[in-house]
Amino acid sequence: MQMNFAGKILDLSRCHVMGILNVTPDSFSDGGRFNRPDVALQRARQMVADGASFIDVGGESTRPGAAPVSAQEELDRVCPVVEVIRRELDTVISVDTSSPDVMREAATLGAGLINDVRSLTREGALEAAVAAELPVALMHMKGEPGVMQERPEYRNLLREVSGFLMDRVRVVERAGIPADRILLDPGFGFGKTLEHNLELLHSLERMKILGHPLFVGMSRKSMLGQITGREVEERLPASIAVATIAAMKGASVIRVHDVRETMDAVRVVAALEEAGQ
Ligand code: 8Y7
Repeated sequence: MQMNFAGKILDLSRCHVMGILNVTPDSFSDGGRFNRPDVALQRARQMVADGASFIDVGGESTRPGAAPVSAQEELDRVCPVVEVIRRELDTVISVDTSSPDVMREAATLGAGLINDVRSLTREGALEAAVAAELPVALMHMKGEPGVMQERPEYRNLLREVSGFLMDRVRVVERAGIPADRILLDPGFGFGKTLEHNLELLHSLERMKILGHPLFVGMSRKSMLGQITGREVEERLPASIAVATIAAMKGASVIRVHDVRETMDAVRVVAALEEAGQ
């Protein structure tokens, strides 16, 4: 199960770690500390050295209640960082964006993956992603970031999430993105209660039958605060626990803040699987 990310080929039958690089002034757990391109590069360099296969560059906060960002503002934040990482590091650059302008520009600058929490539903996003000829990560979200955590309800959670994702796969394939360039993400925390998130993590392995590599992000999220009672800066152990579970259930990409620690967990899971072959 190989995927070509702008020339870098990764074996997604193994589990990879993606390091989060927020270039927003208001990100909830990094506080926008990586805003300047040189500071962002330093952070990215460390995550690559720590074992990240991907660096996910994001210029729009999806935190509930976060101020919307103009396309120009997002371009101004993201592009210089994509450019400098491309020049300096050997890694796959993922762009966390819903904006067609950012997709187009980042692809030109050498990005290797489009990570869109809105699954290419924004006006023009689908066309931009097709033109970019890059793999895409499609994520399930119920509602929009501002309101998504207001009493989300599902009749059959796994069916609804899987159904939504397969509908998006159909649309995206028909528009011209080949099946072998699509990753799927259940969208932990995006319109889900703690119980929903746990049910999805529990059934993650069953989502493999959708036929696409699975992408997950749970690092430091509020579901872990709810379980442990800990503030965001104290959620590393819980984040490693859920990353380990996701790796054991067959996730191909795990998006995290703490690459070094997560890599150790992923290596333990890989060693265990190898021993059982
Ligand atoms: C996810 C994500 C975020 C996720 C994918 C946070 C950008 C919120 N979460 N992308 N982005 N999946 N694909 O707390 O779960 O990191 S932002």
